[in-house]
Amino acid sequence: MVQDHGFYLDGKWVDPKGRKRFETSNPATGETLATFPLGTKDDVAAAAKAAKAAFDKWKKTPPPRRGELLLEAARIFRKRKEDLGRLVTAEMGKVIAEGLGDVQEAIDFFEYAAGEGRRMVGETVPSELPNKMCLTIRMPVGPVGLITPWNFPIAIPSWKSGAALIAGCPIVFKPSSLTPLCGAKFVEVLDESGFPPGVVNLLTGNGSVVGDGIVAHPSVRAVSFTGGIDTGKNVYEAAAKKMIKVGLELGGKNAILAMDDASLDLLMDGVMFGAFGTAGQRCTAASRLIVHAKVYDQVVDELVARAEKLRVGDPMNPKTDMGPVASADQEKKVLEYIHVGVKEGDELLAGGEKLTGGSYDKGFFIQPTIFKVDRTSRLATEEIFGPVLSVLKAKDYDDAVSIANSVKYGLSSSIYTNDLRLAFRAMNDLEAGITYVNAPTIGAEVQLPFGGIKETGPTDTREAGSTALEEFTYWKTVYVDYSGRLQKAQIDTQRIVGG
Ligand code: TXE
Repeated sequence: MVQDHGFYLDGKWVDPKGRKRFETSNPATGETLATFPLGTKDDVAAAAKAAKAAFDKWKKTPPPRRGELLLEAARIFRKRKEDLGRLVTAEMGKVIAEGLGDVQEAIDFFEYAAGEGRRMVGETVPSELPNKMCLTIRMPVGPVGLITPWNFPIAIPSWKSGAALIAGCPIVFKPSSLTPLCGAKFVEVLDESGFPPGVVNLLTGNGSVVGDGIVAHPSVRAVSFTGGIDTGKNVYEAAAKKMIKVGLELGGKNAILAMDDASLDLLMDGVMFGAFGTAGQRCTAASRLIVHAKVYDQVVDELVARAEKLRVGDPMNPKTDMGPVASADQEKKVLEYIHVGVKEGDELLAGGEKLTGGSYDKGFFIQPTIFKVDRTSRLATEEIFGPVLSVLKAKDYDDAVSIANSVKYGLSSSIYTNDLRLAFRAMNDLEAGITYVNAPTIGAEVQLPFGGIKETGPTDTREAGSTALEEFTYWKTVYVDYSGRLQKAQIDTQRIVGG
């Protein structure tokens, strides 16, 4: 049954009158799942007002108390894991094991962030003057905007909101218009966890109205954005105009380096999962495989054999390896890239077609696709965000690294080798925020920083891990002088030996 949803504002679900509505649907079956209102600038103002009003009290709530609410949310996510996981699969199209993984990431991160409420460490640093203490403390920036994509519709909102909420920042959250139902069910959990009114707010609608409006609103003091590079540039520019903090995660063109001593089976398992997991729609997806010339032919043969065995179909079926891509637009974009590859003379090794017939006709299914590409071709350099793997030949390790580093992105990277020296060199040489050794480019864990360099992450912020709070806090340096007299740093320079 189609559900009609509203916004979540100031602690209540509201159904705004007179707004146009949009639908969200299942990319495997075409079934409409729910409708949502298209937010307006007035709705953004209402959400920002609620968040601003809630800020003072939330900021003064001791972080361990905030953490208790996050733990409660983690408990509810755990209880609803099965239902939410199925919803992720229904609305976004990833296979059910990955849908459940999306929810597990929220459980993991809320538990991790709750602990941050009792840590949130600063520094205590010696003073150059006697009877004086120097320390740093984290301060929340204020209400924040969270703008998320569709590919991890529970996990990415959890990273952003978990960090913002424990830091003391009320949130205005806008999910992608492809996955608003996941966004609403995510907020239902926060609502039931007992966050005070105004601390959590949800708006749905167009990026150009609601997303843009959130970034531009004067009460919003930081924005955390994950999405495409063009949108990210707009967000970066708008945030700069307001001089506010912004965290950006804008995708990748991630490479796996396969050295001539790599364990072939391990490599193949990793490449299949890295390239075709989530139908290639992960910002960390392995979209390039750079192979040492000595094993290139063997690797290519094995790849094709493996890709042809992948089962594409109903993502709810646990036996399916790859579901549909997330939308008609995604399908169009991926098929266009396949066309570009063929037109530019890249050699198609496997797949390359939309799947049709029977239940395939209801959804957006594309074959796992592999091309041999030239290092300057578009398929070798542009983010495709679909089940398309580009294979490149490298003369040796140095050549492989130089190909890997030649793109504008810098999110994830990987090397398969049994040579310890090469593994350690790669950790230093690969220009990326993440490097895996003998594992594919995907598989981030929440207790470690996540993010990229170059055009993936120009603000150099890192979500998750010990760095998660950076996006939402600023450092306050505190000097406490208990000498009882005026002491002057850099001026009172007499040496004091002893007490
Ligand atoms: O992303 P958008 P889309 C890439 C991937 C994909 C492409 C487009 O290549 O094919 O981006 O996907 C909101 N101001 N990635 O269209 O448009 C929008 O409503 C503020 C990589 O989904 O960037 C949504 O909530 N916000 C990526 C969010 O931004 C705006 C994951 C992302 O939408 C806005 C997803 C505006 N002017 C896609 N316009 C990754 N890094 O993993 C839109 N939005």
